Amino acid sequence: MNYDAKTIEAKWQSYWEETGRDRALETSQRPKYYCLDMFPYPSGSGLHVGHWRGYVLSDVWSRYKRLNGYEVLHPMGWDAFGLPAENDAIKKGIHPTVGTARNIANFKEQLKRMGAMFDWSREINTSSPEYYKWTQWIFLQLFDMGLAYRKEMPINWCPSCKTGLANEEVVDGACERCGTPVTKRNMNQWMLRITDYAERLLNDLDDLDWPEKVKKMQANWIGRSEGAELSFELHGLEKRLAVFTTRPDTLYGVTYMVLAPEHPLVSELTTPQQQQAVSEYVTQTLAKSQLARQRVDKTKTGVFTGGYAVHPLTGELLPIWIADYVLMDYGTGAIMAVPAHDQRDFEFARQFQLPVRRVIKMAGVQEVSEQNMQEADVRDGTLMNSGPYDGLTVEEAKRNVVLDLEAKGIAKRTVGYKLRDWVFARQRYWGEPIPVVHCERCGIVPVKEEDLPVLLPDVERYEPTGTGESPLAAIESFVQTTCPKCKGPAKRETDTMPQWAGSCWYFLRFADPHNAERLFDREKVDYWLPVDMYIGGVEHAVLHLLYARFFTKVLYDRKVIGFHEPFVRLFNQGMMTLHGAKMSKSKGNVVSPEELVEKYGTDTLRMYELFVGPPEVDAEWNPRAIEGVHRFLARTYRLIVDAAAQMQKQESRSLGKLRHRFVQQVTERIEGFRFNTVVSAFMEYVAALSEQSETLDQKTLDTLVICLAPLAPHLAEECWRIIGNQGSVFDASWPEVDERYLVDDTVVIVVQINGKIRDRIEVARETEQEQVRERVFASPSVQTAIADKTIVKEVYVPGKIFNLVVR
Ligand code: ANZ
Ligand code: ZN
Repeated sequence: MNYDAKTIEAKWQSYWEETGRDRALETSQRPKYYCLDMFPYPSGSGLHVGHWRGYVLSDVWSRYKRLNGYEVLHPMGWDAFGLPAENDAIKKGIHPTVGTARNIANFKEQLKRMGAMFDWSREINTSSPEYYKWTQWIFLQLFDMGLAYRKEMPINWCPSCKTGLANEEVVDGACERCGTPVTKRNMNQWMLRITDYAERLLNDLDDLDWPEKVKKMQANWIGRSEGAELSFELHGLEKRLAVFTTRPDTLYGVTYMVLAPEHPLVSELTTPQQQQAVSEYVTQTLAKSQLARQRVDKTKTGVFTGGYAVHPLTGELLPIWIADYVLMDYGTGAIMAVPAHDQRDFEFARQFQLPVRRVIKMAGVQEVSEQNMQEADVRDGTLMNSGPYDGLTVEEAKRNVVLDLEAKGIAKRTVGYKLRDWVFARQRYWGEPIPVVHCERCGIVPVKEEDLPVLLPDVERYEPTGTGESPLAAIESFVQTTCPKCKGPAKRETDTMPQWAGSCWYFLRFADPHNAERLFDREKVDYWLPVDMYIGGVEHAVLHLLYARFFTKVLYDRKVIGFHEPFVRLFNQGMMTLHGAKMSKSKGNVVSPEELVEKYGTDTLRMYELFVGPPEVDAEWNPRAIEGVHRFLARTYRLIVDAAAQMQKQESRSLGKLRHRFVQQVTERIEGFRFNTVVSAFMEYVAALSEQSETLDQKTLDTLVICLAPLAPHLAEECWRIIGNQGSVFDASWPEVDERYLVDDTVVIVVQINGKIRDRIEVARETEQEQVRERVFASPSVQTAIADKTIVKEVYVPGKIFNLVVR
C-alpha cells in the first residue's frame, strides 16, 4: 500500500472537525495548558514556509501536551487593525473591512490545511466591533486610573505615512513601516503612562521563563539608571538649573554645563551677544532626527549661551553651552559635563578647547596628564582633586557627595529610565476610535460604558489629512455628538489607537471570546490564564511583549484579573531563510506551502519544518531535504501496514529495550525543544524496526504511533486504526519509560593478574560469583598467564573486576 498523504490528511481533518476534537473545555477533568502563537496580521500575501515554522512548533507542543494528559487551549485569531490594510484601501480602493475579511479567509484556509489543532470556535478578530468594544473599555479604565492623558509634545512624525509614531516604531531613525526618516512635530497626543510601571516591568522579568536575550532587551529598553538630580545656582539669575547625573562622585571634575537646545531656560540664559548663534543652532537641531543626534561617531557641535552656573562646592563659574548630544526627554534635559570621565563630554571639550579635569585615578598609578589624554577615563578608581573626597572609592564618593548636597537641599536621589510614556494615538482611519468626546464646557469626557463600542464609521477617503487630523475628522456625522455629562454639543475624538492596542489583551479574550456582556468571564480567565507557552518571533521583544505586560499589570491593579504577568514561558523560533536572506515577499524569495502540501502532504512539511535545524536558530530552506523526510514517512507507513498484518502477541526483550530507549530519547528531546533531533531519533528507530518487521507486537506499534502523533498527526491517526485501535490517537497517553529497560543487562568484568589486565569477559548482570569464576578460569589468556604459577589470592568486585595474585 502506498502512502497517500492527500487522502489520509483530508480524511482526518474532517474527522477532527466533525468530532469537535480540538475544542478546549473548561469543564474538563484534565489540568489545563494554554499554548499560544503570536497571532498573525492577516496580510495580503498569505503565509510562507517561514511563517509555518512557529505554527508547527506550537502545534507539536500542544499535541504533545494533550497526549500528556492536559486539556490544551490552542487558539487562533487575527490582529487585524493597522496600516497595511489601510494603505491597500488607499491604493486599490478596497474597504479595509473587505480586504481584511478576504485575507483572513485565505489565512484560515492555509492554517486549516496545516492540520493544527486550533480551537476555531474561539477565533477572534481585533477589528470587529465585538472585540474592539472591549479594547475601548480598557481604554476607559486607563483613563479613569489617570494612566491615559493628553500632552502637547514633540512626537516622532513620519512625513510619508503622515502619522505620529511611538519610539518603538522608529527603527534607526526611520519609520518602521516605510523607511522614511522620522522628523519631530509638536502635537497634542494621547499618552499612556507606562513609565509608572517601569520598575515593575523591570523587576518582574526575573520571574519569567523567557530567553535571556529577550529579557535583556526589555531591561535595556526600560533602561534604569540610578543617580541624582543636582541643582546648580545660575549666575545672575534667580533660577536654578537641575541636572541628572549617574556620577555625582565626579562633581569636582565638572568644567562646563550643557543644556538640550530645546531646554526652557535657553532663552533666559542667552546673552545678547550670543543670541544669533544660539537661535541658529536651535533651528538646526530641531530639523535633525533623534538618531542623527545620538550618533556617537559624529563630530560634536554646540554653542556657548554666554551664561554661567555656579559650582556648588567650589563656587567656580561654569560656562553653559547648548549641544544636540544632550536630549530634552531624558533626565532633566541638562547635564554637568565631566570631560575627563565621560567620552561625549571629552570629545566636546576637545572640540571647543574647554578644560579637562581629572578627578578619578587608579590607586598607586601616575596617570597621563590631562593635556595628553586621548579619551575619557571611565574606570572605577579612587578620587583625586576632589577636596574632602580625595582617596574615597567611586562608590563611597557617590554616596557621600549626594548625602552632603542633600543636606544643603540641592540634591535628591533619583532613578532615570529610558522608557518613555507611550504615544497612544494615530491620525489614521483603520484603528479603534478612542472613546472620548471633547466638550467645551466639561473638557474631555469619556463615552459611557453602555454606549460602547464607538463604531468606526465608513469614510469616502482613507488618506490621512496630513494636517495632523485623522480621516475621521472629515465626517461631520461622526464628529458631532453630545456630551455624556452635560448633554451639550460636543466633538468626538478623531484619533484612533495604535496598531498594538488589540494585541495587548487578546490572550485574555481567548478564554471567553464571544462574551457580549463583559470583557470576559472571570472564572474562565482564572482557569486558562496565564499563558503557559507563548511562541513567536523575537522581533516582538520590546514592542508587543512589553505592552502586553503593561496592560496585564494595569488590569491586575484594576482587579479585573488575578495575575500580573501574561506569559509564563516564551519561545522564539528562528527565521526561515532562502539564499541567506529572510524570506519575504518584498525580496521575492518566499517558498509557499501550498505546492509542497499538494505534492508531499502537510505531515511531511510539518516534519521537515522541524528537521531543518534547532528551532531557535535561523534555517536555510533546502528543497531537496524535504524529499528525504517524505520518504521516511512513506517507509514508516509501509512498516506499520506490514507489521499490522502479522502482529505478534508478545514483545521480545530486545524490542522492549529498543522501545524504552526510543521513548526516553524522544521525550527528553521534545521537552528540551530539540525537535530536529526528535526527527532523527524517529529515523533511527524506524530503521531498527524495519530490520525485524515480522516480529513487531502491539505495544511497539502503539508506542511508535503515539510518539509520531504530535509531529505527523494525520498519518498517526490513520496508523492508529490500522494497528487495530479505536477512536483518536489523541485520546491515548504518552508512553512511560521503564528505567529498568534502560540499564544494560550484561556487564563486562575486567580480569587482572598481579595488577595487569589479562582479559575482559562479558556476563549477564545477575551472574553469581561461582559462574564468573568458572568463566575467568576458562579464558585462554588467563590459562596461559597462570600456567605454572600458584594462586595466592582471589578477589572479586561484583560486576567489575576479578583479581588474581599468583606466584
Ligand atoms: C556626569 C557624568 C560624569 C556622567 C561621568 C557620566 C559620566 P545613563 O547611564 O545612560 O542613564 N546625561 C544625563 N541626562 C542626559 C541627557 N538628557 N542627554 C544626554 N546625556 C545625559 O546616562 C546618565 C549620564 O548621561 C549622566 O551622568 C549624564 O552624564 C548624561 F563621568 O553626569 B553624567
Ligand atoms: Zn459637557
